Amino acid sequence: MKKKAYNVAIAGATGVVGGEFIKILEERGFPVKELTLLASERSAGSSLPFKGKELPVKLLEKETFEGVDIGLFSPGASVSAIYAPVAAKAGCVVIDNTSQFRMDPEIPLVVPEVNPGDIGKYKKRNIIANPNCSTIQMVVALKPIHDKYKIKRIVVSTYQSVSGAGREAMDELSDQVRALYNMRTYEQKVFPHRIAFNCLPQIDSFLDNGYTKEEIKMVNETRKIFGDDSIRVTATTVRVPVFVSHSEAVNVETEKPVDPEDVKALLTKAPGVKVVDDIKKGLYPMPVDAAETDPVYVGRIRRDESIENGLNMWIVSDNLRKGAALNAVQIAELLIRDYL
Ligand code: NAP
Ligand code: 3JN
Repeated sequence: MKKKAYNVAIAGATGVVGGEFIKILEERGFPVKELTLLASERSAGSSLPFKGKELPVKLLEKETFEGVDIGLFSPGASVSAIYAPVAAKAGCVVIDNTSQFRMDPEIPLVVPEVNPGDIGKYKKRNIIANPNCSTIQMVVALKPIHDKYKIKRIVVSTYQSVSGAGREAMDELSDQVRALYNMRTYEQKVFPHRIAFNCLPQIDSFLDNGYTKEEIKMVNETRKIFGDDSIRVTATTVRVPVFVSHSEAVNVETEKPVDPEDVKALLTKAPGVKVVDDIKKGLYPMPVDAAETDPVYVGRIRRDESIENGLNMWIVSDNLRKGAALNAVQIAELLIRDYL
């Protein structure tokens, strides 16, 4: 018989993604029987609010997952590598926000608006991977275009907010801004250079081919989610001094001739997308408007006049919500609707 409510655990509950998990479960009325909040020894013993009550934060341990139906994980890749398989073995379906399992061929990588049918593949390992935030917002916007016009190539440049690098990174930006305004020396711990009033064309570490890991995540994950290895993707990922919401300038080349007005109409009807595109009124998506909201916003939709079948657009979304916690909770909603 179908359960009415589920035992849910959040691993990494005290982080910026974890905080969004808690908020979104409550906002969307997810049927939670018992919520277990987990973190490291640094935060164990503290508490966080859920549905008007203070819940204790417990230590993430291997024994934690007995009787837990769904695990929402964002404790970092090396921690997920240890605890996600343990939880999965105890019968908990893990939805993991880290990069640890995304490219594992036995584990589905899911964006509900794009490849919901892949969720069923969780049964082999009891783990579902949530893509990188920059990939999620891009594929949500490109899916209707790919379905109708067949995308051959994607060229993307990102403008990623500091919250993508966690709580300490957000603190580093605000501390540096205050220090610079007060003519004090600033500290630099999270980012490789000053982030205040600056842009860093480096997210994560560099690989031998000159790309960063973040850029290669976008390439590989996009192909896996679309189930199409023929799509060529190239990315430049840049950190900007914005607190929340990632922006992306995206150029696509399609097989069939593409009409920007039709793309606007397609995207207007697309699930999870909101078109904000009225240049006469000066309207286009911006991170300050996207923060703390759910949609993937698309604007500046226009023909790429330098090639035969090309399109340019600007895509913005809250990286902590659709880019991380919301996407995972949407996966959980489909999981309980169709499988648990
Ligand atoms: P954060 O704000 O730094 O939070 C990290 C969380 O992980 C905290 O709750 C921390 O607990 C917990 N943690 C760290 N080490 C742990 C351990 N050994 N055992 C148990 N808990 C541990 O980072 P965040 O931004 O929330 O991101 C966390 C992870 O989520 C990232 O490393 C990344 O893998 C993933 N992420 C994914 C996306 C995406 O695009 N899907 C976006 C952002 C992040 P304490 O309070 O005890 O330190
Ligand atoms: O920097 C961003 O804007 C997104 C970062 C995501 C991230 C940060 C640390 C570790 C990830 C990720 O989701 O790919 C990871 C990781 O899990 O490897």
